[in-house]
Amino acid sequence: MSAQTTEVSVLMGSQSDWKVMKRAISVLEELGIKTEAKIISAHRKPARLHSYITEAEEKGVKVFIAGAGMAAHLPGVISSLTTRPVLGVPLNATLDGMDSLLAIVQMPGGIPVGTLGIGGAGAKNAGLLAAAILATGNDALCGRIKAWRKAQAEALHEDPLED
Ligand code: RP5
Repeated sequence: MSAQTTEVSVLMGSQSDWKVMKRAISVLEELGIKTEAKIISAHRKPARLHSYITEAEEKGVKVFIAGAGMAAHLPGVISSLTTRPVLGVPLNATLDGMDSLLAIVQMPGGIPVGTLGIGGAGAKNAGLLAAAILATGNDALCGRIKAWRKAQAEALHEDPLED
């Protein structure tokens, strides 16, 4: 049996972003999607970012997720280097993450970034949205996403005193 292809790459600008961005990895792993994570700053390692995007495409990555705080150029720069979908997660490094949210969401027309919410919920939803993109034309993955949602609903008790 051939090794599973890495289909999603989760990038972040700093080690300080990992505690939030690992939520994207967790949900992708729960859905059986092979994912890799890299810390490659758009500002501090621009040449490495360029070479990595080429490497990732060659190895079969179909969706990029990028989390960044402050000026948060990482998702937009990635989108300038690939035609694959790029999902941006604004992180709260300063200004409650509003600086990052506005930087990521306000891409000029022509270079799109699908922008999620600030922080952990955004990272989790980026993982789920990447899975939904990959599930187009993949009935098995679609079934796993439906099962994941069913489990989520069943874990939500209507009685607030029930654990
Ligand atoms: C951004 O600056 C990173 O994505 C991070 O959110 C923020 C702060 O980075 P550090 O100073 O913690 O490395 O580039």
